[in-house]
Amino acid sequence: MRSKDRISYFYDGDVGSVYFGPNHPMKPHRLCMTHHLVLSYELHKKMEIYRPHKAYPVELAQFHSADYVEFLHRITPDTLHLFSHELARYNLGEDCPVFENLFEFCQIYAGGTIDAARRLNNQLCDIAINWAGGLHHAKKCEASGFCYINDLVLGILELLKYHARVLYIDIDVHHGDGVEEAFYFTDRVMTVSFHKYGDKFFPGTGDVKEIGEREGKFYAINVPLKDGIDDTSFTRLFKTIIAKVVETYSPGVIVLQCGADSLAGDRLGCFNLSIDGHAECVKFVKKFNLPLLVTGGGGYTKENVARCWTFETGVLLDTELPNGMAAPFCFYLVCKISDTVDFFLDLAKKVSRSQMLTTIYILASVAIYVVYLCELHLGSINSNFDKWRGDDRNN
Ligand code: V1D
Ligand code: CA
Repeated sequence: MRSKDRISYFYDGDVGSVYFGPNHPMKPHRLCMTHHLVLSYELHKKMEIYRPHKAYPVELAQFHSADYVEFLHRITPDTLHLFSHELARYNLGEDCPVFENLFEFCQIYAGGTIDAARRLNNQLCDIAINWAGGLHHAKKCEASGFCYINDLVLGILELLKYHARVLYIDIDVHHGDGVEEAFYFTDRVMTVSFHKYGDKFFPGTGDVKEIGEREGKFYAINVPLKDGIDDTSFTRLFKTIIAKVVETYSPGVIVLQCGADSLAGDRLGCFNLSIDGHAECVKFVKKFNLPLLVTGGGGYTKENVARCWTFETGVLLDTELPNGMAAPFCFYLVCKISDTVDFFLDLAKKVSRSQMLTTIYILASVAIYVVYLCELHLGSINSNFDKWRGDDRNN
């Protein structure tokens, strides 16, 4: 078993409390749910937990343009109407809305990935985990696909200070276009993305023919896939490709983006992977025993995201968690409370006060009726129980 300080885990409770807006599929509360589940399984006892620093604007500008970083810093939901030209220029809008505390959110998730890379560089750990990171679509001068700051690019730039070659692997259902684009012309970073391709699926890039250019030619690998790929096909492809890549490229460190939207039943994804299949990829990468930086990414069915990333935390800690992840009751309670909060937040933005009151009235009536039915049911259980105890005593 590894000693506790070989795995660093980054988490800041504030990251889960931002809200992208009504009907937006990205729910940062999934990060809070993941952390709760990690604590419930007592995995925190087997690793070092850190609160990441909030990345400074100058750190974000190591990849992003200074004007874009400055704009993200300045813009708020109240000043939106003054900046329609800049909003279009930086691609802020439906996919990437401006919400309360947006910049702080970016600073936290980017700070986590930068800190993770620094601890690996200084050999203070073997594996570093930041489930809040993995926002692989963000570009130098613009937001894209729910991603504002590309923490992966910033983390890789940090790793390049100490390592000659970095391998980036991406199992999110979407193409890791932002990371690929940032390192498309260099052989010092090899990017490998597995993703759904075709039928106008976002972001539309990631053809097998995209292989890198100039020095970077052959250092970008794309594995375009169709809907419905299952554990057997995915893990066979993954293992064959990654084994060959590690053997020939011989990286000094690996960055693994574990987007959980490749799981079956995801609200945006279309693959058919189980948590076991997804985690099999993590297990396989860990076996190379190279310094490893693991991040989150997409994932839009919150309970599955939390289960998946908790299970994978277990894999990285060599701790087997129960198959199917029968979560503690309080986890379901947290999920339900979170859904209810989301529901009311969504509703509050869309309906009038009178519609809201009607809805609350209907919900309250349903709740009272459910309690009434439960009491009836419990009453019959209790009387049967008393009868059974009485029968038992008579025997
Ligand atoms: F369904 C929605 C409701 C509200 C707002 C956005 C969406 C939505 C769903 N899918 N947006 C998308 C994708 N955008 C488009 C746009 C149509 N335009 C021309 C583009 O299809 C974006 C999907 C982003 C996926 C992000 C990710 O999972 O890869 C991720 N990885 O790390 C963090 C997020
Ligand atoms: Ca991918």
